[in-house]
Amino acid sequence: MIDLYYWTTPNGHKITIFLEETGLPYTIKPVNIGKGEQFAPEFLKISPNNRIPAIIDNEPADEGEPVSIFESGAILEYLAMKSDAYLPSDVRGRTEVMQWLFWQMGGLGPMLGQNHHFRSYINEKITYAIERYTKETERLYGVLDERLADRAFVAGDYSIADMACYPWIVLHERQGMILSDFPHLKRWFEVIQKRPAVERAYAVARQINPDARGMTEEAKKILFGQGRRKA
Ligand SMILES: N[C@@H](CCC(=O)N[C@@H](CS)C(=O)NCC(=O)O)C(=O)O
Repeated sequence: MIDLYYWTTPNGHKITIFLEETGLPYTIKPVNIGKGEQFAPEFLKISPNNRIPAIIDNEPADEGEPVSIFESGAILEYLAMKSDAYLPSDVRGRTEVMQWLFWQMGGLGPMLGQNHHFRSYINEKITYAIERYTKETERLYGVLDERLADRAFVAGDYSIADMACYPWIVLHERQGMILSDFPHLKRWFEVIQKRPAVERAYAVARQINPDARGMTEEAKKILFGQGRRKA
């Protein structure tokens, strides 16, 4: 029912986690971003920002034409509404989840992405950039740790806000973080890590991209310094 345009990155894992949690049937359409498959004209029609993940829902609720969506936060919200799961329907519960989902989309994801870039992906070591994004990662981890001090999950019950944050915390070592410095976050992380659906989502990733190791020089050339796309 759902076509998932996917690669094995944190933003991709968010959606496989949701789909595995709910059991919504889906077909993976791999988009190998290290090989430049995100620039295929057919993919750009559904994901104009040339980034994964994106989905096509072939059986939308209104029974009309298929619906396509890009941006992982928008996809999570759409799928949660479609399946009436992992997003409360009451105004307060829903607002709480959406705030933390936006926090992940606007802060945790982009800042940790820059952390990966400057700490691991480039050969040049730019001290200012490494320090800036490592500190910002530490700050954001602290925010999440405080949030989790008196609750089990980020916003109410386990929700799309947790699914959005978790794949970024998986890479804590690469980000220069020591999880035990954030005890509430560590407890939350270990609970989510053990969920069978989360294990299945990461098993899917290993199946799709069994050689995932460091980034190749070819991939770096494709991914970094893109500039404006040629028409
Ligand atoms: N805000 C977007 C970010 C998506 C994103 O950055 N995707 C990366 C992989 S995690 C990508 O597709 N990169 C391909 C490229 O930069 O060309 C979302 O959450 O969906």
